[in-house]
Amino acid sequence: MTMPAALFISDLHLQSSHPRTSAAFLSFLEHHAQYAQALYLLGDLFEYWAGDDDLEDPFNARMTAAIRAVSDAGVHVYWIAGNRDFLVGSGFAAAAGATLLSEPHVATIAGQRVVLLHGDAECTNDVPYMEFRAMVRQPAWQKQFLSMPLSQRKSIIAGLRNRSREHNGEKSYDIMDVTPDAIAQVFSEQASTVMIHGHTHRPAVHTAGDTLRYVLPDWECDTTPQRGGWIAIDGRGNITRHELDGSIIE
Ligand SMILES: [Mn+2]
Repeated sequence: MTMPAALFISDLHLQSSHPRTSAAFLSFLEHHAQYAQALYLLGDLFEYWAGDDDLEDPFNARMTAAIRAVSDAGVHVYWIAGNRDFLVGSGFAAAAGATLLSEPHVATIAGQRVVLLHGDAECTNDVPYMEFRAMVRQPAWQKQFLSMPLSQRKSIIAGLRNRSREHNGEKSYDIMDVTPDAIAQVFSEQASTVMIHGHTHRPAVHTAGDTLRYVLPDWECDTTPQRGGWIAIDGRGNITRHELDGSIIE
């Protein structure tokens, strides 16, 4: 196997109450990401992000420093926000040695145009979520939210997470997935035929026409069976999906 040109992960939902998942992430950075040319974090790396001033939290500081070590080793680290950690800003980027990207982002990797996104913006059948997203992605909303004390922001986020858990229990499985129309639109607007995204927690490769859409797994190592893994693109442009132990999914 040649040295990976890029590795992709998403939906680790890192939180101090899930220590095995955090350990799996640190192991991935040390044993895999460190040897890649680029690492793409495609959203929901953190279970939530209350603002860059929460970098003082020891858990957040430890995770961020581990990403920084990979960046310092010469790996280009890129970040696309998820629906849970969209409040990451320049403070985190500086601390992690990461470059924040807006989505959809088209990266040319090993000569191949690959469109990268988290995936929540393409769940267009989820109308209440799309309205919520439109609100919280506004700079004015974020500025006002971030002006609140950190403890207040954390309690608001905790309330939203509880409500979302209750709410999602009532939704059909279909409505929580991306819609084919939204995906087709991204492919056409970005003039690309390869896409990598996360968010849906339904790892797969989908073919439609001449397009290939790779969906990343979420990570959960604190329950059994453990879940996780990543996608790699090698120097020749071959795309592979990997289990947590690094083995290739055929
Ligand atoms: Mn998500």
